[in-house]
Amino acid sequence: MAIPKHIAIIMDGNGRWAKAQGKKRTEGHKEGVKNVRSIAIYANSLGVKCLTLYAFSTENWKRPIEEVDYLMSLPKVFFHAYLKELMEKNIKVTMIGDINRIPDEARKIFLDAIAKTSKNTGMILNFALNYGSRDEIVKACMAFAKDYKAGLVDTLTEESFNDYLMTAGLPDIDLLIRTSGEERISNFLLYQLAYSELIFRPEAWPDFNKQSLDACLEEFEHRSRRFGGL
Ligand code: V0D
Repeated sequence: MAIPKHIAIIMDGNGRWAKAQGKKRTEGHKEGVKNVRSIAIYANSLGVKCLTLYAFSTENWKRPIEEVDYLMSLPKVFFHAYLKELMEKNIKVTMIGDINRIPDEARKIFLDAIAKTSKNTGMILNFALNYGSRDEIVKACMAFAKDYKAGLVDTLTEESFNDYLMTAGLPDIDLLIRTSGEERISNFLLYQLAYSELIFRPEAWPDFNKQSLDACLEEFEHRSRRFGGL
């Protein structure tokens, strides 16, 4: 089986999952957190090098205040429950996104998990938090302009532009998965997804299980075989 080096997932459909079960949206998010653990552990066991998870977009701030507050409590819930296991499995936590606009407590929790796992050499579990791709590209352009003006660089290439993005140093994304039936990229990793396979799955994120990931990997293998055979 051809295992993608870098998989990115848009974890959509927690609210819809909850509604379908007659539960509150927050219960969908709670279930979504458990699934982050399960899919991360499974991806690591398969030999995936990097898993990027889109947990919160800049647009999510427009949700009702109670829901945003609940979302902000999830890093604590997640790392309190699973940081020990992530350490045991040698998983390294990183993040991309505008960390400055994240509430203090959530930021502290993430920075602590990032610091504690920084020496781990297994899979990179990369959280996209308060991330927007256009924002990232504009910031990269500004950073380049600064370096150019300072005389540190005199040219820009597709390759060197990568170094200005928040994903600098991570392998190229081989596979993007979006759950819950929507077939859009929604301002996620626009530059990085140029050559990625895109797979849209019908199930809501809490229902996306190991079998779902297996099905995606099988589809990925079919597509890369076809591509390789040309
Ligand atoms: C669980 C997606 C937002 C499904 C939605 C890892 C997975 C809900 C955040 C978040 C999670 C919290 C603080 C912050 C930025 C983003 C989040 C986790 C899980 C824990 F500053 N959603 N979300 N964090 N899920």
